[in-house]
Amino acid sequence: MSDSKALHKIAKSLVVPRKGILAADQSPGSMNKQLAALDIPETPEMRRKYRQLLFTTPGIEEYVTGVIMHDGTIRNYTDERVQFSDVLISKGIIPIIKVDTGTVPHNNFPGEVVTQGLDGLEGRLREYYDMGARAAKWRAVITISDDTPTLENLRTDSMSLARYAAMCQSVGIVPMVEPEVLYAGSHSLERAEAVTTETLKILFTALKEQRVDLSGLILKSSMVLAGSEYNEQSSPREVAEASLRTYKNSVPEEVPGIVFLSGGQTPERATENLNAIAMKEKEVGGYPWEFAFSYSRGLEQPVQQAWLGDDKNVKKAQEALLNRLRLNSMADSAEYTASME
Ligand code: 5MM
Repeated sequence: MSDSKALHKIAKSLVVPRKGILAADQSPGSMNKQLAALDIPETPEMRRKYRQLLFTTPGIEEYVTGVIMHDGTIRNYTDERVQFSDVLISKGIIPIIKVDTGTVPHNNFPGEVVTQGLDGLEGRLREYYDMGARAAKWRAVITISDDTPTLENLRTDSMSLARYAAMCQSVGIVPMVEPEVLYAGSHSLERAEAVTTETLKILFTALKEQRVDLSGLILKSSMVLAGSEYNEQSSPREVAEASLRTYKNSVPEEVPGIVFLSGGQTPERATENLNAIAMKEKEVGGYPWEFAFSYSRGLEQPVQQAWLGDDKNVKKAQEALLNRLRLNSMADSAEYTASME
């Protein structure tokens, strides 16, 4: 049994005001797709150079508490052969490892997927601990349609999330549990709220059943918003109100922090919605949880567009990252306005 105080401390240090988490954990396949979209060669070397650019950005530690990496990335090196996890640790940033191995179709449940990766996980976690990782992420994917999600799908994914979370804590690693309710779809805001509330309730029931210490984990959640193909997009205030109502109805107060994924929103919209959540928080005088951003596309899209795979654009790309981080840091304190873009 690991030291629960140490887990609580790590969890709290991931969600401090004005800072967030950089989700740089694209699998090689997803990273390649992002590179190909910009005509950047889809090679291991370009993926390495891209991660190097991100992690060596001067000053990211002012805005970032942790960086999520894929297995291949945490083992990778800078030009000077310094392991990426050591680069981050030297800046006071916590290396976070993505430990699920992706999704497969949920047999007998058309249109739904389940996340894999439990086999041999405890051994892998010990290895990542030795590499400096102090948190680990697992992502379940929930699809909203007329027929989904099914209760069975939510239960199956929650059971895996709970088992993974228990294993993480037993080796001194903070689990970052991510049930991603997809933005893709034509559902209303009300439906997104109902599905996200049910998802989180089932998840926390499973976590409690597996005796996971809720004070030693972080929830990574979708914001609650109408689907990308719904006829009316939700306003920032609507997103903030629906999201906060959802968490009040489903997330236990012991959980130290809730961090958001950007989920395919534009970087600007993800920042604007974070700001609206912080505004609402100020209005009501606070919630039990710290909130923070944990974006991938919401932070990295402008970086990739500035870099284009060219060494001479590295500085420009790092400035684009810092700019996005700064704006989200302001949003975390409700100090962001669109005119800052
Ligand atoms: C970087 O994307 C992560 C998963 O990647 P793969 O699908 O390649 O395994 C993902 O879990 C990410 O960390 C979160 O969804 C947040 O990303 P966005 O882009 O939604 O902010």
